[in-house]
Amino acid sequence: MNAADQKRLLREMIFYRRFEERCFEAYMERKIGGFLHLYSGQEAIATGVLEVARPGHDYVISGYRDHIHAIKAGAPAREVMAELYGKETGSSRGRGGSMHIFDPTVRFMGGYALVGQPFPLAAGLALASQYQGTDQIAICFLGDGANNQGTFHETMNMASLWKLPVLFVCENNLYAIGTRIDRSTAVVDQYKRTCGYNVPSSQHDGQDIEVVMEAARNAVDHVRAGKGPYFIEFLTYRTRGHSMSDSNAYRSKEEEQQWAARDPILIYSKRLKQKKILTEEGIRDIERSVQEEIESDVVKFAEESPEPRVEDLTRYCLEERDPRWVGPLQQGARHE
Ligand SMILES: Cc1ncc(C[n+]2csc(CCOP(=O)(O)OP(=O)(O)O)c2C)c(N)n1
Ligand SMILES: [Mg+2]
Repeated sequence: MNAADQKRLLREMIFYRRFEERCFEAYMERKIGGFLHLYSGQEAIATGVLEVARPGHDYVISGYRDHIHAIKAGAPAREVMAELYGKETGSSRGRGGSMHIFDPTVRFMGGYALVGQPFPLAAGLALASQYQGTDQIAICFLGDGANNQGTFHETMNMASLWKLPVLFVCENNLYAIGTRIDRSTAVVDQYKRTCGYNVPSSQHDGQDIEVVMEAARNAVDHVRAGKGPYFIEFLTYRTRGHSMSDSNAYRSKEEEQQWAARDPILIYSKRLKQKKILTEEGIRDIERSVQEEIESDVVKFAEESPEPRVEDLTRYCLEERDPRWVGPLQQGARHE
C-alpha cells in the first residue's frame, strides 16, 4: 500500500468515528430518536474488510450496528445521517432509521434489527450470485451474540453444502448487550464453531487495520474463487455502551482502559507517524477536515432536508418502489 492509501484509510476511520460521535450528540439533542447502536472502536473491521472486497459490486449486509458498513459499502454518509434524522432524503426515506439503512444502489442490502437475521439473507444473496454465474460475493457482518441463534447453524450448513460464495465476518466485541461472552456462550472462540459445518475459519486481531486487511484478503480470495463460504472472526471492543440506553456499568474500568490502548485509530496513527508518513500536525489537519466535512455536508444536509409528509407515510411500502432503487435492482448497481 502506498502512503496516499494509508493516509486515506486513517482518514476514513477518523471520519467514521466522528460520524458516530456526531450521532451521539444529535441523539442527546433529540434530533435522532429510536434505537441507536454506535460502531466506535470497531472501525478497523468494516474499513479493512471492505477495502479488500469490491464494495458496490459485492453484496454487503449487516445487523443493527450498521451505519459504517453502509457508508464504506458506498452509501453517501449524508443520506445515512438523514435516515437517522428520519428525513425524506435518507437512505430509506426516513422510514427505517438507524437499524434499517438500505441502499441497493451500492448493493448494501440492509441493516437488520433481529439478531441473526442477516445470516440466511446473505446466503440467499450468495445463492443468487452463484445461480446467475457472477463473481459477486456476499459479505455478512454480525456480532458474536448472533452465533447463538438458530439461523447461524442453519445457514452454515446450507452455505457449506451448496458452496455458496459468502464471507461471514464475526465482530467479536466480547459482549451481547450486557452479557460477557463467557457467560452466554459455551465455546468462546467463535471461529471454532464452524468446524461442525466444514466451513473454514480463522481468528484475528480486529484493532489493527493492516492485520484485518491481510486476513480479509485471503478470505475474500477463497470465497471469490468458488471454494465456498469462509468465516472470519475479529476480536474487538466497542468503546461505548451497547445502545444509547445502556449505562455500560457491567464492564470494568481496567478492561476499558486496556482496550482504549488498542484503539484502532490510535494504533494506525502511531504506525503512520513511526513510518514518517504523517506528523502529529498532519493528523490534526485530518481531524479538522473531517470535522468540517461532517458539519458542512453530512449534518447540514440532514438538518435541512424535509420531513416525510404525513400523507406519504405508506408510500414505497407495497406497490410503489422507491424510484431511486428501480434501476439498480433491475440493471445492477450504480457503480457498474
Ligand atoms: C432475535 C432477537 N433476539 C434478541 C434481540 C435483542 N438483542 C438486541 S442486540 C442483542 C445482542 C447481540 O449481540 P452481538 O451479536 O454480539 O452484537 P453487538 O451488539 O455486540 O454488536 C440482543 C440479544 C434481538 N434484537 N433480536
Ligand atoms: Mg457482541
